[in-house]
Formats: sequence, C-alpha cells, structure tokens
Amino acid sequence: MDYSKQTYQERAEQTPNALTKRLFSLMAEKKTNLCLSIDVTTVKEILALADKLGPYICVLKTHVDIIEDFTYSFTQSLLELAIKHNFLIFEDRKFADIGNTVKSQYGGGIYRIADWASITNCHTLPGPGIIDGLRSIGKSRGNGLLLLAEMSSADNLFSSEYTHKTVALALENRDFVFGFISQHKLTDKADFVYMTPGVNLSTNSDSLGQTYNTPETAVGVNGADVIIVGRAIYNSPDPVSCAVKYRNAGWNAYSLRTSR
Ligand code: BMP
Repeated sequence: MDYSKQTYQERAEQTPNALTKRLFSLMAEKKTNLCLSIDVTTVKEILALADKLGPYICVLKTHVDIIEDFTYSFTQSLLELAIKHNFLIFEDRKFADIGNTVKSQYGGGIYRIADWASITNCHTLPGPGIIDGLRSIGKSRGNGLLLLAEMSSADNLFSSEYTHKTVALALENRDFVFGFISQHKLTDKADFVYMTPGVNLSTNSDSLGQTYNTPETAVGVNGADVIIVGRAIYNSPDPVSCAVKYRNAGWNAYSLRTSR
C-alpha cells in the first residue's frame, strides 16, 4: 500500500518501532514535519535558537563537531530543551567507517553521541558491518539509525544501484534502521521515515553545490516525511516567523498529499 497517503498518526499506530512511533506521534500532535538543522557554532546560539524554535519543530539536527565551545554539559541542556518542547535530537554524524571504529565514534570520545542523540545516520559504503557496529551501541539505548540513500548536493556519486542496495540494507536491519536521508520516498514495502535536506523557499542552490527544493516538491511530489531546513531559518533576521513559515509550508504539503 502507498503509505505516503496515510497520516502520521495512522503510521504511528501501525509501526512496531518505538522511535518511529514517538516521532510520528509528536509530529501529529505538534502539527509539524520541520527538522531544524542548527548549524551554528556556539553553545549559546544553539540553546537560544532551540528554545525559541522548539515549539515549531519535530527534530533538531546537530553537527556537534562544528561547535567551538562544546562541553558535554551542553548536551544535557539540549536534552532538557528536547523534553520541554517535545522534539527529538538527530546528530548528523554521517558515520562511514568499519563497524569497530564507528562503535567508538558513536559511543565514546568527547561527544558520546549515543547518550544524547536518539537519531544518527551513516553511509552504507563500508557494507553491513557499519550498521552492526552502530547497533551494538545504540539499540539498547532506544536510538535509531537513518541510512544516507541519496544526497542533495549537485553531481554527487550516489548511483541508483547504490541507493537500491542501501534500501535493501535498511530492509534487512529494520530493528535499528528506521529510515533514510533521501530526496525521494524509496519503497512502498515498509514504514520507513524519509528525511529530506536541501529545502529552501527562496533559492535553488548555494555556491558550494547544495541544491534546494521547495517543501511542496519535497513533501508533496517526492514523498518526504520530514523536511530539513538550516540556513534559510537560522540566518533569517526573524528565525521564529521564518520557522513558522517553513512549518506551515511543510504541513500544508503533507495535508494536501494525504487528502488526495
Ligand atoms: P542548509 O538548509 O543550510 O543547506 O543545510 C542543510 C543541512 O543538511 C546541512 O546540515 C547538511 O550537512 C545536511 N545535508 C544536506 O544538506 N544534504 C544531504 O544530502 C545530507 C545532509 O545531511
């Protein structure tokens, strides 16, 4: 069945995956499919933006290794905001190494990502061992993994064969893999979550190869469940009204898609 026409609430009720259930439920409750990509570089900026924009987002996506004044206590403050505003934290780490190495990168080091980010992602280039390594750290904590199946950057090297093999890996590892970073909905076979970066209402590229679609294209045409928006919101002079604009655009596209 084509579940892109089902509501988030219906998909929350059907899925056996606790993290997917939590995400779709909070999206339905808050009426938002907006993930804020918070790529600013100081703890103060991140926490201030997360507190202001938290009510309008379902997921907050971080790049923890760009934070200049990172301390582990920052992650605890972020978790408090995630509870206060009911959003999930996604560390966009894009792991890409052998299973044994990603275990240490995910669970250890100064970031200890697995302790505070319920969502992370990886490339599938190394093969299934990367998923096994990440699962061995994340599954017992209730975390979930997204596989990078397509990217938004121009002339990227993701072939359709690579994308298909990535989907196959996801299907074989559904106990831990709950979705994709992709530009399209990739299968009707399973209830995966599709998160799509490269979303902007006013431009279709940047100067370094990023390409953008509108929320209408990403959600309405290409079947994304969650839109990921960064600079368009945090560089705006009024991030709150801008986040509301993207939240409404994403939600309207979803409402149209599910009512067709
Ligand atoms: P922006 O909206 O400012 O272009 O940011 C997009 C965000 O999504 C960045 O954090 C980037 O690392 C991430 N991203 C992307 O742009 N394209 C992809 O294919 C995968 C990503 O994770």
